[in-house]
Amino acid sequence: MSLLLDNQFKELPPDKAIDTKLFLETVSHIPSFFDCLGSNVFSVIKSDINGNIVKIKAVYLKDPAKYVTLQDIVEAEREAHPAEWPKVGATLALMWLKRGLRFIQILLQSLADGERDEENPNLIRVNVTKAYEQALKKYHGWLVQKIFIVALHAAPYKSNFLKALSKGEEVKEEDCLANVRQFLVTYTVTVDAVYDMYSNLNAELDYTV
Ligand code: CIS
Repeated sequence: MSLLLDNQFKELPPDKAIDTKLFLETVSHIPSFFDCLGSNVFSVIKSDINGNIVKIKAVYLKDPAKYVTLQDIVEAEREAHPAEWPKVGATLALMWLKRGLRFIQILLQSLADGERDEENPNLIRVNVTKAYEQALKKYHGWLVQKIFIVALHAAPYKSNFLKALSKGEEVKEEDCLANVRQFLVTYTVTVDAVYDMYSNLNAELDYTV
């Protein structure tokens, strides 16, 4: 049983348009995963990601026929709020959500590639740190970087993390990582497509929080 394989992204069409409903259904499984990580430190991250998802969903539900793809939402907000955009509404929520999704992608890819601290092979700190440095650090000021350090020290052991991804079942590390690799195929394509959309629409911001 694999949590990841139960919640895979679908293949994208040739134009890489992302179906809003399917995207929201898939990412909605992320917040509850933080409850399996065994520390309250993760509640701040859970609530941030959940807030992003709720915000995008609220816009989508106003007019599902109009907002079939994520790009439909971002373009509609550009037209409706030219002065504030892209720091507004679902455009801002998706900008941050995609960074969290990129973090997860790099973390899982690093584990799947077998990157590890040879002295402490059951820790995932090298993998978490790599993901943080590549996906999030440049958007964080010193205070949030300190929250990261606290979260890093609360990170679960690799064996517990992989067990949580296997819905609490004891699964051999290699079998679990095979599922991670399979999950990453459509996941990576989807996250890349969100990043490409932000780049093509000139919707990316690089302010720090
Ligand atoms: C396993 C160890 C993990 C350690 C993780 C360490 C991560 C880094 C910790 C940083 C703390 C972040 C605290 C929050 C910071 C926010 O201030 C910041 C900015 O927020 C944005 C809001 O989102 O601010 C905007 C205003 O400027 C807006 O207010 C915006 O909200 S809006 O627009 O909606 O109103 N936010 C961030 O920096 C984003 C932080 C994201 C962190 C992601 C970390 C992910 C860790 C994941 C670990 C587990 C991996 C699990 C893998 C798979 C899960 C399986 C799930 C099931 C299947 C899913 C299918 C997809």
